[in-house]
Amino acid sequence: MKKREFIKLTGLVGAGMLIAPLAGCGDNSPLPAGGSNGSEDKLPEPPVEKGQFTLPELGYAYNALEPRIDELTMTTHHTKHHAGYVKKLNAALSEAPQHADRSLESLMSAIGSGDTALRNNGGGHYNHSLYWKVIAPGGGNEPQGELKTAIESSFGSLQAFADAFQKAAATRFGSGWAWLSADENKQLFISSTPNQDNPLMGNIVDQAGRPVLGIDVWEHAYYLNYQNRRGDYIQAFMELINWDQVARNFAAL
Ligand code: MN3
Repeated sequence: MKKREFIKLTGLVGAGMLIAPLAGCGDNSPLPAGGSNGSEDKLPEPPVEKGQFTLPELGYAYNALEPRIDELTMTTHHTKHHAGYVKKLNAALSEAPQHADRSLESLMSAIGSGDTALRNNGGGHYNHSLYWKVIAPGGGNEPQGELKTAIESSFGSLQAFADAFQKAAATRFGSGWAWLSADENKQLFISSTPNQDNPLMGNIVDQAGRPVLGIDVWEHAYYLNYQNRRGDYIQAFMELINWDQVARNFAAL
């Protein structure tokens, strides 16, 4: 089974556990505790309603990024924060039938600044789904090929990119994200957004684009391990970047 299919299938299992309490069927099963279990359980196929979004699997264990990102932070971030965005996004969509058939990317580009629940929770779901994929155990490789050429074209060098990206993350006031995105000409640029906004929200952000890399600088992403030392977390994140995935994100644009 391809990895993508595996993630999709296990994501559906997670969705059933999220949706079940909403549907009032009395199943209060807790979320799965680990990133690698549950897939072989003989759970019945949960009904997935149209427009319902699901919590994706991490693709690695909650402790796999230690010591750079600790297990409790990853567990809480995924099973509480991200799961909460998914649940609230689905609830908001049930009140917005005009958006029911959209993909997540289409939803991001369609909403306006006044669509508060869709903006915060749709953004929260999109942003975290990207975040889990662009970091990985080991990390530490460097951009290659087309992506490397594009980074050097836009920023001059890999180091200049890294400096600018880390600065955008470090100087985002309060909660938010920093991004590496491509514009409509596939030129790369760096930006940062508050809260759960992202560059796909063309009706909201100053500079619209399609993200290929994003770093969460909300305190919940690092405070248990790093307290106020956001810069140390950002450095650790840089060392975990899965550049092969970022290159795939770029190639797919
Ligand atoms: Mn977060």
